[in-house]
Formats: sequence, structure tokens, C-alpha cells
Amino acid sequence: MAEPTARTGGRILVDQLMAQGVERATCVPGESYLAVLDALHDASIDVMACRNEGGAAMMAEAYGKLTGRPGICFVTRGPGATNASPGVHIAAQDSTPMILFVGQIGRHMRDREAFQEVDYRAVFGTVAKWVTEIDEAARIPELVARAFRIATQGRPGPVVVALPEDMLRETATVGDAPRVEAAETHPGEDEMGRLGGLLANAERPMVILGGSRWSAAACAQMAAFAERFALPVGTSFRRTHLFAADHPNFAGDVGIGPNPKLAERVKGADVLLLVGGRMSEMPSSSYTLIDIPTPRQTLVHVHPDVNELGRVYQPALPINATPIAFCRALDRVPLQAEIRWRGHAAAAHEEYVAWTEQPRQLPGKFQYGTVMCWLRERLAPDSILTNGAGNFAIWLHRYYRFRRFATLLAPTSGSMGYGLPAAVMAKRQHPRRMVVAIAGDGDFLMNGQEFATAVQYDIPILVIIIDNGMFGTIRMHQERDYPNRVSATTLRNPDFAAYAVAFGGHGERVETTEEFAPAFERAVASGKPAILHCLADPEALTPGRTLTEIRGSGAGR
Ligand SMILES: Cc1ncc(C[n+]2csc(CCOP(=O)(O)OP(=O)(O)O)c2C)c(N)n1
Ligand SMILES: [Mg+2]
Repeated sequence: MAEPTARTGGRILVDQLMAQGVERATCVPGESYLAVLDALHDASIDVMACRNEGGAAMMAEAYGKLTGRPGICFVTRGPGATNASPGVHIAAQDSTPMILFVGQIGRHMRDREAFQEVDYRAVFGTVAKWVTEIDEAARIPELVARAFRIATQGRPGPVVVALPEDMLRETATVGDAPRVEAAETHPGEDEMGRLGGLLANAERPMVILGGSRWSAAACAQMAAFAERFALPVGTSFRRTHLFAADHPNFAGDVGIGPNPKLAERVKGADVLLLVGGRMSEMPSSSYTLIDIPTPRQTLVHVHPDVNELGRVYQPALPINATPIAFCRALDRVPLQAEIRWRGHAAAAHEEYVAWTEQPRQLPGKFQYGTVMCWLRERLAPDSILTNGAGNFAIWLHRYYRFRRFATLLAPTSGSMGYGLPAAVMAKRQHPRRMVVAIAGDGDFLMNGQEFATAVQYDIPILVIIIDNGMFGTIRMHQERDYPNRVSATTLRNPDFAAYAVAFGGHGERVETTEEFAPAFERAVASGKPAILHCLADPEALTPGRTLTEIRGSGAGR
């Protein structure tokens, strides 16, 4: 290795990113980290300047979801950092590796409440996995390497690194840190043997997949295991891409409002193998599927963070392993006895198909369910779909069929405004794949300004906005519990097709089901970032129940 030469803090930092194999980063520029921006000028890192730090941070989080390597986002101090906070929160709840670099005030001004001064350790202390501030340029390689390790190792998560402005301009002579690869945590032979023993005595076993630290190979190994043991496999909230929906062992999405038959299957399983997930509030139907602290099911919990094992549910067999390492070991689980549950997987899959095949006709000329069924035929299996939060997402997760690993980008944290920035990142990363963001009218405008980023960098994403003129999810809760008292949930929306055109993209208004397919094809053919503004009837509030049917149904509970 060449002897290190003197470099500025900004240059040392960017050289560490190069050493870690960072291929792209997002940012909103700020005067607090000019020295980094200057070093990026000469680096082979694709930097996308975004319009708001919330979108920039979500794009970085989406990169972490797609690749398993930390998404990198640069923001300025104070308002830049606080704007970025939703992306940090998503990365935390979704177990996604991400590093947020924040420009910071000069070291000599600290604690005077200087311009935009924030104590990052205090502000992000309970959200991020680790927060640090680098006080000496000479320590950048050490601390950045540690940031990559903490972001990716164990249960992945967000790291926040504050960079005092004057530190970035000082010079130091220091060598680079090596590329960091997260350590795998492997299951022991005895644990795999015990799993085999539990299955040998099982009658109604079931598998649920979730969390991060998966790969396409791990998903394939899990599918082979499910086939060998004839196991029904469900996926946790927003993790449907971990098991192919058209696989005969797929039992469905254990998400919000799951198929009641699937919920019964989970409750009635005698051995429940939970790989990577945590079965938190959403996938557990508000902690009703598995008893706390002692599950009725014999719970085998596989998780990369040892502290997640027994955090809520006490497992009969805790296995501290990454899904990747665990799945690699699955072919070593011997089939010890005759399978007594043969037929269960096929029955579960049949129930899944019955629940998701044919949507109910709802009020209005635009049948969103029919459109989603059309999309599931139209889109190639490697298409990437993204969404934020709102009732509009229910149709995607019920009627679409995810068939490949890492084709779904959606926040388990239920953060609105995620779909558009996530789509921008996905299409930047995979320019030849179709990337479709599904958004609500409320959801879209949380980060709608990032449509400008898509236009600026020629990233032809497709955005489908389901406009029902309201924050429909909250209206649903209102009508259920406080019927006929609509409060702060109505929206008067812009013409989203004109919005797309004004930004330099392609926009169309879709009022009927029949108009959708040709509009979609024109949007694809335009080669531009596009918005399809779909007008949904407010009565069509959920796939199962109309607004009128929901009104008052929860009163007095
Ligand atoms: C950042 C954020 N703010 C608020 C909420 C609460 N919330 C959940 S869904 C929702 C309404 C979503 O409205 P829209 O995107 O129009 O979808 P719809 O429910 O109408 O289909 C709100 C306000 C949230 N989940 N995230
Ligand atoms: Mg809406």
C-alpha cells in the first residue's frame, strides 16, 4: 500500500466511501459540508441532489433495502437533519442499513446554540442504531468503517454521522480503512438438529418470513426447504417479496387485515418457524396471533440480533443467525419422520388464491382491483413496486403477485410519502427494470417534489396515484369510531396529470377502468417519468368494505 499523504477531512471521507464500494448517494446540499461536496466532484460516485431531505433519506433507505449495503445520504445541519428524520426512522423499523452524514457547525462554536446547531446524539439517539460526531479528520477512516459495520451487522439499521464543518477542511495524514463485510451469524449443528426434531413431531407446522439480511439465494434455499418438508409459508408485513406468490407453498401475506383463514393457520400452527421477522404490531394483528410471553405454538425464532430473541415472544428454540446463513444450512435438516401435514401447503395456497384472485366490485367507474389484477399480468416478475402508507396500498398487497426477491420497497413503519423516492432510487439502480410507485393522493404529496428529481436525472418511473379526495385511512377510522363526524380528512387535490407535465414528465388522467391500460402503455412509451392520476370513488374505501358499510361499525367498542 502507498504511504498516505495529507488530505482534507472531506477528501478522506469520500475516499472511505469509495473504499466501501459506495456507488451512489443522495443529498440536499448545504454550506456545512462544502468540503465533502468538493471531494465528490472528483469521485466516481453517482450523487443525486434531491428537493427535500425526507425524500433524499428515503431514497438512501431504499438503496439499503435493494442491495443490503448502506444507503448513503448527505444533509446539512439543523433543518436538513430534522427533515431527513423520517428516512432514519424507516431504516430503523425496517432493519435497513443506511448512513446519514450531517454537516455540523464548527467545533469551536459548539454549545452556544450556533446557527442550526443540533445535538445529533440527543435528537437521533432513540431512532438511529448509532450516532457519532467526528472531531478529528484523522479518525474518519476508523469511524466511517465502524458506521458501515454497525449499519450492516446484526440487525441492520441507520447510523447518523455528524461532520463538523471545520473538521472537514482540516488536513490529516492517515490511511484508508478496508471494505467492511458484515459478519454472518451461523446456526449451530445442534440447533438445526433440534429444528429437525421439532418438525419430526409436528402436525401443523408453518413458516413466516420477514426482516432483512436476505438474498435471492436464501429465498431459493427456503423455497427448496418448504418443498422438501411440504411447509406452508407466509410472509410478514411488507415482506411479500421473500417468497414467490405463485409458488404452490405460498400461504399469503401475514400483514394488516390478513386473510382470516391465514390468521387461523398461524394461530393454530403447532410449530411456527419465524425467520428474520419480529412479528411486531402489524404482522401479528396487534399482538393477537402469538401469545406473549409464552406462545401456544412451539416457536422457532431465527433472527440476526440476539437481543430480538425473546424480546416479546419466548421461543422454544431461539436461533441467532442471519436469514442468509440459516437458509444455507436448511439442506442439513434431515427429514426424520413421515410428513403428517401433507396437503396443508396446497390448502393454504388455495386459500391464498381464493382471497386474492378476484376483487369485489366496488362503487365507481374506476375499479382499482381490476386495474391491480391487470398490472399483475402486465408487469414482468422483476418489476419493482413501491408504496408509502394509506388504504390504497391494501390493493397492491392483496392482489399483486410478487415473484422475485427485492421487488417490493415499502416501509413497515407505515411512513407516508415513501413510494416516490423509493421508486426514483430503484429505477436509478435498475434502469432496465420497470419501476412502479403506487401512491395515494395524500401520500404522494408528502414527497411529490421528488418527481422533479426523477425528471432532472431522466429516471422514467411510473407513478399511479389513487385519488379518493381524502386521507382515506384516517377517514375510515373516523367513520368507524366517530360516524358522520368528518374532521380534517378531506383533500382538495391538484390536477396531478398537469403536475407531471409541468415538471417535464408525462401525465394522464384516468377516470374509468378501461382508460387505465392504454394510459399505462402511453406512459411507458413516453420514456419519461409519468403520473397516472386515477380518480377513485370515495365509497371504495377498502377492497372488502365501502365507506357506508364501515360507518359506525366500531362505535361503542
Ligand atoms: C408521515 C405520516 N403521516 C401521517 C400518517 C397517518 N396516516 C396513515 S394513512 C393516512 C392517509 C393516507 O391518505 P392517502 O395517501 O390519500 O391514502 P388513502 O388512505 O386515501 O388510500 C394518514 C394521514 C402516516 N402514516 N405517515
Ligand atoms: Mg386518499
